[in-house]
Amino acid sequence: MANIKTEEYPVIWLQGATCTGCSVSVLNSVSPTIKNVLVDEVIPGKHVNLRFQATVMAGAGELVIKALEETWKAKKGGYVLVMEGAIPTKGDGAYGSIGEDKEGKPVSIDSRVENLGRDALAVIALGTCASFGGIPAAKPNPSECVSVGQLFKSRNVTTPLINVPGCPPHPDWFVGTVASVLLNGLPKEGELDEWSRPRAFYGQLIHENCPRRAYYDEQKFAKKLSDPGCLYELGCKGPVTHADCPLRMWNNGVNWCVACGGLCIGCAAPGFPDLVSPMYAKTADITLPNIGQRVV
Ligand code: FSX
Ligand code: SF4
Ligand code: SF4
Repeated sequence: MANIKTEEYPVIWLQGATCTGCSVSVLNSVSPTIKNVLVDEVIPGKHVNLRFQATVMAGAGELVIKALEETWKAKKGGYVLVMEGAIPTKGDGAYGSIGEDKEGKPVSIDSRVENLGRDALAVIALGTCASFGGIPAAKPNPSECVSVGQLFKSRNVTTPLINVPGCPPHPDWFVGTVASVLLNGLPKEGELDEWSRPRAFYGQLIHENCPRRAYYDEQKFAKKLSDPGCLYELGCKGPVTHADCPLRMWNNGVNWCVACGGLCIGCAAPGFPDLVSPMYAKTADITLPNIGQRVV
């Protein structure tokens, strides 16, 4: 049998202002497992070569920074940059740095993301913090955190960017996005929405597919979280949040926020957490395009 050459896709995964929940979520991927993704060929003939990921790599110090910089130089235009967490821009690295330069000066997260982002084939912003700023950028945002998109805009970086929000994001949203890039290349016209999210995962509102939707339409609202009924009056942000949680569910299809009585806090929405706060209080009545207006 002819030997089929495996194509290597180098990936550099940086972390900024983050709780590392995105890494933990992706590490919990069940089908495929994270071992399949990283060690096997998730797509036949194509192999993800994770060159740098601070949470899981065994090495540390100069050794791993060398691997990072070698990949950057040797694979210019050919590696994928995954960014987890928001990017602090205040104080030239005072709020976060990754490694040091030759003079021993810490290299700020924002300059790493700018430079590695500029030379990447594509950038995946993993999680709400990287996609939209998220919790680290919430008011009063003392470290002046920004999203990858905001940083790129302010520094004229035009590398293709895919946002995979969620705090944390579902592992399928990330693995599915990576698999799609390996299979089909960069997203084609129309595959991303106006927030650069893959429509395959973020094309519908939580509210469109919620199993409690009939209660909403009948205006039967829960008075406390353990009640049956729609959770809108208690603060559910499903009507303004795009994600496929009700269909995909979490923990390998076991449950999800509304089904376990916990309401959607809008963790994948742009503007989370400021715009969806207070989380456990009813938002102003919302007009829902293509769904209908709630008549009180
Ligand atoms: Fe943010 Fe992800 Fe929320 Fe945490 O990194 S999206 S705080 S789950 O870890 O960046
Ligand atoms: Fe479901 Fe929330 Fe919409 Fe009610 S408001 S139907 S609980 S998504
Ligand atoms: Fe986030 Fe809402 Fe999905 Fe829960 S249901 S994971 S809060 S987007």
